[in-house]
Amino acid sequence: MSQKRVLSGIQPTSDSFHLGNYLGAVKQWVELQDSHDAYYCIVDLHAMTVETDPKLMRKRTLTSAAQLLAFGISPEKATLFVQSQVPAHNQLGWVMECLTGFGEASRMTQFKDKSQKSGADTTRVGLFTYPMLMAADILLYQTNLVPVGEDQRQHIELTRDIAERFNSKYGKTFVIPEGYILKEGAKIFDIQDPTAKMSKSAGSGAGLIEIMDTPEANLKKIKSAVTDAGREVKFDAKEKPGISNLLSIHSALSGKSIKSLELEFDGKGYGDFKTSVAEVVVEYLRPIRSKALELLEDEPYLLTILHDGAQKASSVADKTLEQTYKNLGLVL
Ligand code: ATP
Ligand code: LTN
Repeated sequence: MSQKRVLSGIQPTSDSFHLGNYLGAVKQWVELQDSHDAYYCIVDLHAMTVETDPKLMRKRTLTSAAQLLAFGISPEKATLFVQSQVPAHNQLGWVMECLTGFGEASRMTQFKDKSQKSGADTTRVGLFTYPMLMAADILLYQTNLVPVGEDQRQHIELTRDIAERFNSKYGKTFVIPEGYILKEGAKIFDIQDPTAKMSKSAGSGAGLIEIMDTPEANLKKIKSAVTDAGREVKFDAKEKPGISNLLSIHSALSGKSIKSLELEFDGKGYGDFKTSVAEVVVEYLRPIRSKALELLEDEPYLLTILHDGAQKASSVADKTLEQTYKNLGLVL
């Protein structure tokens, strides 16, 4: 197959994905599956880097699969699988750890932020080695493109550095991947605190738009989103972070450009604009939530898709792992 390869991953760390996950990543996954050989992975091993409950882990992994399918990931077009079902991820992960400098890993800002928040005693070693496992996820599939949000840029840079280092030391083994990070939508902000990224693990929840939340709850949340001084609906990330965030969200979901939205709401107040954002978001998410709930009723179907996906993924990943081991001089 001459199509370029795409791979990305998402953590099953919550009962629902949020609008940032969708606009920053999953929307691009759906688009790219038509033109690329696509691999999408629910990264349960990454989710273990924070405290986990076995019942929740299982439920959230299945809910993640249901949401991805509801958003339009098609098992006929893309390979959808669970990371822990493909053991090569752990195996190459170790190799990646042995190629990464301690100082290099210590510079990862996501680790610094998250470990600072939880303190040294509760920070797991797995959180530190997380980017090396992510590098393995990507390199195992000879990936060309990695669609992610802005917060993953540094991890992709690290992956490229490790791959280049390996190739020059042990012979060409890995394709050097590139991030696919959009200009708009790559960073969606909390709608109560538009200076912070919308996040499953941070914030109060009032600023988080969740896919699996009821339409009524999301309508209410958006209508009470924080706005800025003044009354003009205008994109200005510095002076008007709240309105700019809502403009990005509206534009990404309605397909209207930010310029045309500014014109449409010229002379109208923030209230009218927020009502329009709320309607666009709620109507966009309504069928997706219903579809995901319907899929969750049929667990055997979800498991079959994931098992088939894991088999297909393994056949690609095992080849790369074998070549890596060979190039390292391991006895096979
Ligand atoms: P957490 O908030 O707990 O760190 P998360 O919400 O970032 O988790 P992940 O599974 O780590 O969820 O991310 C999945 C994808 O969503 C990644 O590609 C990430 O870059 C993207 N993403 C996450 N939050 C946002 C956001 N606020 N805006 C745009 N993209 C985002
Ligand atoms: N670290 C990513 C999730 C992730 C990922 C990947 C993304 C794990 N492995 C491989 C792209 C490719 C995050 O979103 N927090």
